[in-house]
Amino acid sequence: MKTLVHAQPYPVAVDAAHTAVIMIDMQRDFLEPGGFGESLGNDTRLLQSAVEPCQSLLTLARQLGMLVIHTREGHRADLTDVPAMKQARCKPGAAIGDPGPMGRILIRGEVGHDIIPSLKPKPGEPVVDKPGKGAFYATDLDLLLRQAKIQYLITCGVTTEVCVSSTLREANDRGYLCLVPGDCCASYFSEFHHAALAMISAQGAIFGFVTDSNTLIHDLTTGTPAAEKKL
Ligand code: TIU
Repeated sequence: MKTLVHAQPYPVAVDAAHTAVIMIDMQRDFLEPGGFGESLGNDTRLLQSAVEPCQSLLTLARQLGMLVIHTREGHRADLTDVPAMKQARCKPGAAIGDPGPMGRILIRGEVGHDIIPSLKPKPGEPVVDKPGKGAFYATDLDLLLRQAKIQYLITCGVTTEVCVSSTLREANDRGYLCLVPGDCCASYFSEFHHAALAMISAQGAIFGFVTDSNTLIHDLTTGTPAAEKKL
């Protein structure tokens, strides 16, 4: 059964039984000092606003039995999957693989690469390790979603204009209907956060629909059945 979720640019019908929540890169490397985000010159405190809304949404998604998938941006310890172009944009002494307070920066298995404790995946929830910004690039995410018969994605995480937007655009081209609770996303740049959200829902939902965690939780919990044509 589809439920009507209030969103921009207009309410959208969502079938919770075919919906996955994707938590994008809520890692220490981006949300805590001493990791990749800070090495790029950013203030990691600016991402904290997304944590509580993500916790609330995760709680509901788990109650409803929705598929929850977590992603992590990171690379192999031997750096063989790091494009020279990506490495060249890092600061000297704080490149991918360099030692930092949370272990080697943006390397799989290091402390900084892990998801923050307050959003730790539950046993059985898939964690997709990705070398790029988009979560479909060089991963098995699409296979996992298709196996689970997922048609709708609720995309959360950081940063709004980088990995969330890249993933959303990849998902949209693959035919998934995307819904973004804006307060479950965050950026190091407030203006980019707002612009990225505006771009998603512009032109009649060119990439997807934008809502907020309270509205989404309310509508999924108590929502009104939606007519098919609302999709
Ligand atoms: N720099 C920045 O805003 N983001 C990233 O490098 N990765 C993600 O967004 N996960």
